[in-house]
Amino acid sequence: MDVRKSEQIFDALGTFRIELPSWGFANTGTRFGKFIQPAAATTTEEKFSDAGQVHLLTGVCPTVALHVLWDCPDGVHSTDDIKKFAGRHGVLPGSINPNLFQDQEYKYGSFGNPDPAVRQRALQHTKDSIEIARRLHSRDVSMWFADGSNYPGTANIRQRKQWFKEVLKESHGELSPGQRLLIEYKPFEPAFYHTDIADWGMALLLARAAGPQARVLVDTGHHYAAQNIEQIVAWLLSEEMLGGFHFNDRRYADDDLTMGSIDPYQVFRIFHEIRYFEWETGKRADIAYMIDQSHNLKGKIEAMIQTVTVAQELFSKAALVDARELAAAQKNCDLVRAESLLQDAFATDVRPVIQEWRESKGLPKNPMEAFRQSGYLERITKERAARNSSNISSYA
Ligand SMILES: [Mn+2]
Repeated sequence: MDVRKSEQIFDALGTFRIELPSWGFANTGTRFGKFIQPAAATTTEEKFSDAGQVHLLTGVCPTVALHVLWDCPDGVHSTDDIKKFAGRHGVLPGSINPNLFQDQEYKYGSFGNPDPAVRQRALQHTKDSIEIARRLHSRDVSMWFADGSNYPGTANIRQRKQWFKEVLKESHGELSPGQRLLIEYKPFEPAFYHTDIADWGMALLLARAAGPQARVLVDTGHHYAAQNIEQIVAWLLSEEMLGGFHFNDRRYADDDLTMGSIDPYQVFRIFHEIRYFEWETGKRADIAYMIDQSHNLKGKIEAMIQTVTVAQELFSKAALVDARELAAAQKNCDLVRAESLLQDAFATDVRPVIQEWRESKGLPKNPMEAFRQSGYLERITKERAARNSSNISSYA
């Protein structure tokens, strides 16, 4: 590879960071059951410890996303513990994810619940989550809602939209100046007839209604199978409303598989749209890259290292697209030339340069191998096996 391309990859990798999800290290599973892993994290501190290992070996995951219900058992009073865990394990708290779907009260929704007392409860939890974020110096509060309905006629869709606007606006009012409210969408599941925030357009309208610090969060698994995600990304970029990503891959629905495992070209095209926007406008897209995956079968830490490695590869490939030449080819309607610029970049083997970059940063050339040789997995398996064996694996 020529020097110029290597430099492009070095520059790109220097800016690339991706956030790990705390829940990706715990025992999670499918609707039908969980396969319990003896090494899975059983406490918030163990999640920080595992995330710290991934960051130690890759150098690009300085933050871990927290889920308030699962990681902050004492709500705002958990923040002192979390600061300790962060200090001990070398990863900082990242985005804060309120939980507005697990409590029994949310059976008929949270922000869209017909009962004003439940909407109030959901608002209070969101305010508490924003306070947790403030105490932890976290910028982003990520809102995902399970709200929706299963049968036609059972929910007042327009009324619920109005409630969402109102409660999001009130939530936004709690933000400190530097904080952001990220609004995630999903077409279906757990609701199977209508979902209150079903697509990017709904999320965009609600983010605009919420206030100037709200943005849209794109979870790559939250689209219908044929949808053109990079087009959505391009539109949100041009509206300056793209706040972040939850990366994962899927073959059918929201499968939460490893990023790039099914369709790496899709991820490449997303990164390309971001870089092309930045080149054309001279602006830096202020986007939080986050992983939202759960691995039921793969080892959790290995799956996370694999994800980060793939993310770096696809980001590096996108950095090789010659934006100037692409703009010219598009202007001249030179279709084959334009398409080839993407295909050639995607086909480039960037792995040797990424290894050089890692060595230049004092990181292991091959993080997966380094992890397997570290003895960490053997140690935590011993420490945690007994606790994990008592974990409930059944669906019903
Ligand atoms: Mn998500």
